[in-house]
Amino acid sequence: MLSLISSALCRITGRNAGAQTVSELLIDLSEFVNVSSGETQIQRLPPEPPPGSDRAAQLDSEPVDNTAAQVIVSQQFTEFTPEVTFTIKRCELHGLEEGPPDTAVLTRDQGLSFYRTMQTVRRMELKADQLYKQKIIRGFCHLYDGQEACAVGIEAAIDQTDHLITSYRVHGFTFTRGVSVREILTEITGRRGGVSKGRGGPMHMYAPYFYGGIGIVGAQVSLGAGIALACQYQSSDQISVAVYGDGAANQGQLFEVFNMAALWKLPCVFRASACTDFYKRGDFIPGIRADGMDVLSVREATKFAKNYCRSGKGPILLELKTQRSCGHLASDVDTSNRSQAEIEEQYRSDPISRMREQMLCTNMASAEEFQQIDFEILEEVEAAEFAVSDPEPSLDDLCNCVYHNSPSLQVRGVHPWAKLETADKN
Ligand SMILES: Cc1ncc(C[n+]2csc(CCOP(=O)(O)OP(=O)(O)O)c2C)c(N)n1
Repeated sequence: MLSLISSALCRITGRNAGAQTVSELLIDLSEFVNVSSGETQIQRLPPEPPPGSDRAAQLDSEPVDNTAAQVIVSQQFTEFTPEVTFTIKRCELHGLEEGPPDTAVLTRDQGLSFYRTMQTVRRMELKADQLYKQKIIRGFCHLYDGQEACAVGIEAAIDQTDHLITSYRVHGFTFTRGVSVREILTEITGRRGGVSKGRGGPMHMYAPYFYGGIGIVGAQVSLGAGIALACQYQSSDQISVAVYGDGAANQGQLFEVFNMAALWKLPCVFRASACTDFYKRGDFIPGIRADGMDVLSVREATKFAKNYCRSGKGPILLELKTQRSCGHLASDVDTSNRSQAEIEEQYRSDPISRMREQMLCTNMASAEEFQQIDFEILEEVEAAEFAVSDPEPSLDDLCNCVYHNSPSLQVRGVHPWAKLETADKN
């Protein structure tokens, strides 16, 4: 029944929301029906435990309070398994004798944190999709849902002071780099409270050590190599991670950049996504292919790549095999360029459900905890309604801050309201 409703929702909205539990389905439905207030009351049912787990029997015997506004975490911390070693898919290697391990240690805190971050990105993207369809977000809207394991796994392996640059599909990494859901959604709607004060939109969201989403396909790879050159020039221990898709992988500039990065042994991880043998494309640059739908696999592969770069061996290519649950643009109907079988495969390999199942099956967390996290995230995302009510930047302010730390700079001749001189000359 759950998959029937979820599949109907997918058909109606053109999106694979990916609900695998009752609580997730309610959250998906909440994108279209107000479940938090007003006349419509949807009962918060307990989530379904994994079949055969000890919690399944326990939940069956527990009385269910459907009227509770808050889910109470009934299990004590000491009852949970604090740490588990999981087997992960062995990576394919190119030009390397040894690669990342095929096991990964996950602590309870890490697992809950990975789940929360991935689920927040998912809910933020579904909200952005809704705002786009309501014509509140205008122009392009490139969503990231389905690929959350890549952003979260990479961040878990590198330091927040390592550099990262990606393409226009940037919402997920902007969040993992420390920008709030509210600031992201408010920037995408072009309002003053956005991370760039509404002046830039989705392709101009920045944070420390984060160079935003580059609109020119493939250019982020050249810029990423430039950042790696700066790291090497300044003798810093930082690395640069340049993220790109399979479309960008065919851009000529990538091959020029690979060549220079290899000659100069730049500390750069080139990260490609999706199908075929992209990890071999560097030719003389070693490569790894890992499961981009498993946060642990991504973390271990990125750790390996980071250590490789830090040891002075030069660049490395990291292919993460992944797929989104949405089309190229929010306006694309998801089912138009993928077969039903591909959509179902995407649904089965969903990284968020996977993390939750792994933790539930090993008693690392309770179903109630995940439900509580889900509702906290829903509230956080709903609070971003601010993105709709916040005013747009004024025309006077729109051209300012073209450069970092630059106060008022008039861009000469670009806008009718711009003066033909900079503020410095005033
Ligand atoms: C140089 C350049 N050519 C074409 C485009 C138009 N364009 C925008 S997105 C896109 C597809 C890029 O695909 P990929 O690099 O795989 O990224 P992802 O699918 O992950 O978004 C293209 C061709 C562009 N922005 N820049």
